[in-house]
Amino acid sequence: MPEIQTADQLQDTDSELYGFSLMDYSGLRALQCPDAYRRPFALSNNPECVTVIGSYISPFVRKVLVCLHVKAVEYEIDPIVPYCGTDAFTRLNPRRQVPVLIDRGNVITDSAGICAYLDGFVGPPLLPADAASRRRDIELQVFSDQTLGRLIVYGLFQQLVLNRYVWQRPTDESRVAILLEREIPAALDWLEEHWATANESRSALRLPDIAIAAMFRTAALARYSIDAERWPASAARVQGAWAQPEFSRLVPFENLSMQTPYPRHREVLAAAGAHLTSVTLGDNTPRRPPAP
Ligand SMILES: N[C@@H](CCC(=O)N[C@@H](CS)C(=O)NCC(=O)O)C(=O)O
Repeated sequence: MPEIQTADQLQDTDSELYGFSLMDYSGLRALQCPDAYRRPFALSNNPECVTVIGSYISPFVRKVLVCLHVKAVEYEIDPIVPYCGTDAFTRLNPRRQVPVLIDRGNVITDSAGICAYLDGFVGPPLLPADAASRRRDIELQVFSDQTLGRLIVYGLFQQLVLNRYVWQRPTDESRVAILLEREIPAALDWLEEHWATANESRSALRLPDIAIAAMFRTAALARYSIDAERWPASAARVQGAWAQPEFSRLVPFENLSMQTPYPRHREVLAAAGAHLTSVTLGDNTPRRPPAP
């Protein structure tokens, strides 16, 4: 079992750095007031195992899974889409979003909060130690979670995949055109300058690389790829991250999740070797669609 720092230790080292950010650090609040979040809860028969709730298709879930691979932490997964979460899922995370992480009865929501928690585990660091690099990497993660999340998850993927296949809603072609012609290129211009061409050598996967490459993998599942002539450094950096085993071992599960009708996800994923929880917090009934 990995060693983790206590909530107090994490709070001491991180509260100053996280205090300034615009981001929703509800997960970090879980560390600061652990009793409020400490509920007896288990989806797994193995109390030593960390549990992740959320589909392989989600970039936020992928970010957490890659971080678990980096830290070499064993986990079981309940690969639900959040829209099909049961009432028990709502009780666990009233925002009804994935990912959710459960570690020995402690429930943590929000991928940034979960990754901050996981960085307390032994293994390669996800964030650098020195304050300036750490702050920059946190800001890059914010950019990925918020800006890219809005454009790719709640933009492209929602229009091209979820609206068509989950909600049976028409694709808003004018919205897709604006995303492809203006908004995603503007985000890539920013990434090319602030992330991809940053002058430093990086041998290991760090949190911004994981978050950004995870996001563009979901874009790829909606058939979007970065134009390598226009944004060569970003395209190379995303490809480089995807080539790492921490990412590539997820590809069979992602492809199966895209190709298989949702009610059969658990069956085909288990057959492909995914370590699934023994119980699920999902059923097959989509409840509340995202805003159009
Ligand atoms: N800030 C959250 C965003 C998570 C998120 O938006 N997850 C999506 C799946 S990719 C979701 O659960 N959407 C359902 C909803 O918002 O109703 C995080 O980083 O975990």
